Amino acid sequence: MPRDLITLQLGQCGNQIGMEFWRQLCSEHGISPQGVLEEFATSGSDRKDVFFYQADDEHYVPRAVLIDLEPRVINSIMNSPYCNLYNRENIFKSEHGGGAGNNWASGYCQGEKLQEGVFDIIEREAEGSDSLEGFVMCHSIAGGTGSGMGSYILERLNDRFPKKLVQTYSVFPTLEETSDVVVQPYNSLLTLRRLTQNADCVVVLDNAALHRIATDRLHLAQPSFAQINQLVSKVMSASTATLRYPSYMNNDLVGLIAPLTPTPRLHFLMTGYTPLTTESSEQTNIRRTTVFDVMRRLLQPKNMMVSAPAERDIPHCYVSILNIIQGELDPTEVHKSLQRIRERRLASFIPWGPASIQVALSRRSPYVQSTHRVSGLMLANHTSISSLFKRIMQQYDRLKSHNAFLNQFLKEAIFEQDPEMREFSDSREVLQSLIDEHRAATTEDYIHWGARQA
Ligand SMILES: Nc1nc2c(ncn2[C@@H]2O[C@H](COP(=O)(O)OP(=O)(O)OP(=O)(O)O)[C@@H](O)[C@H]2O)c(=O)[nH]1
Ligand SMILES: [Mg+2]
Repeated sequence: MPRDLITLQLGQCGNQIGMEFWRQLCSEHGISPQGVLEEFATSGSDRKDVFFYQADDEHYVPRAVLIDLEPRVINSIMNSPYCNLYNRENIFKSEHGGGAGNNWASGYCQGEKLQEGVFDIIEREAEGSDSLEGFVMCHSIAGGTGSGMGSYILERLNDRFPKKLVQTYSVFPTLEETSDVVVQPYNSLLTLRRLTQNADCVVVLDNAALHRIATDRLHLAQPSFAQINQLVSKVMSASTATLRYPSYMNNDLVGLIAPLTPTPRLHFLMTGYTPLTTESSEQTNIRRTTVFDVMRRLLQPKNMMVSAPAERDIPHCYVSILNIIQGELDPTEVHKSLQRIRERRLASFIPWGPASIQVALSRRSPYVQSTHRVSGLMLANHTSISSLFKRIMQQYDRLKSHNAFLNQFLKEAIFEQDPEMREFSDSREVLQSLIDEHRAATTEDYIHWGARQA
């Protein structure tokens, strides 16, 4: 059964969340920052080989490719205690080192120019894996490298590895904060097209919601990226727990993704995690947790790591839910909790499919102390994710109606052959149809909607 996954980290955001992810995996599997298995972890029955392989001297090496068009973030990883963890041959920094300047088109065109070097690494890594199941990409959709070069790589992954799964952890920008990057609506729209057409599953991480959770729930006055990324790495580690601590279900990526994405385009997932703590708040937040508490809290919008406000005219609902519950618990607690959730109608589902919450019970690492008896991650396919897409589209329309800040895009090769900027209008069309599909999914008629579109 194929199960190995190769992680591709792109740009500042991708490499920073990737770094946090590997730190978390190392501590959960008892692997030292140098990749050496700790004394206390030698008899573990966990599956390290999904994300790591062993070098000739037996030390563990992440199946990770670190890519950036500017060297700063990767250099800081290589100056950290984890510098010897990564395979240095898997680090790709562009020679000129200037980044993509928050310009999707620049990232995309540099991706094209540099593809040989990048795919040499990816293909070597793929050949070195016994049973590759797919790729996991970490990036932000708002800058230049993660969004533009990420888009290019997503397209080529589909050509070169047509049978492999592609999952992404995609960081969406805080759209309220206009000061961040003015052209981020352009970058986001153009990337969303690739996330729709070239990825099998996108885990949406919304910086606005992560910020809200860090301030409201964790009481951090000015959360740093490092603190936000701890939340992200929790989500990433919990969402891969069933792969790394296998039991009888959901123990490969397709087994995880397939039930969550009943139709190909409805593949954008929200996440929620509870109870939340950061390293600094670990002591102050202790309470007794039950499975029902965890499952009930996971259904509360305030715990979702995506800000998708209700829209009055659309009866948004769940397409599917998978709760990954970790901790010491009795499986009958799960049954009782599901029953109470059903009785209280805490979750409303699509009218055209089964209305059920799936639950996966997963072991957790014996090497990482947890102050909570039970914790849970929800992976949810909810139609209201489209309100996030709508906001991006509105901002895009506002910017594009003035043709604002387009010069730097038009300088790039991709637009030289495209003076009418079809790239923008085509991407907008893809996004509009994605929004329409999410709306259609709230109706009984969705089954026929697909046929009509075709
Ligand atoms: N959650 C989180 N978001 C980040 C982090 N670093 C950057 N971002 C967000 O990512 C977006 C900018 O993308 P970057 O990843 O910095 O850009 P890049 O891919 O390196 O592209 P260029 O620097 O333009 O070449 C902004 O919305 C930032 O708020 C991070 O460590 N964590
Ligand atoms: Mg950068």
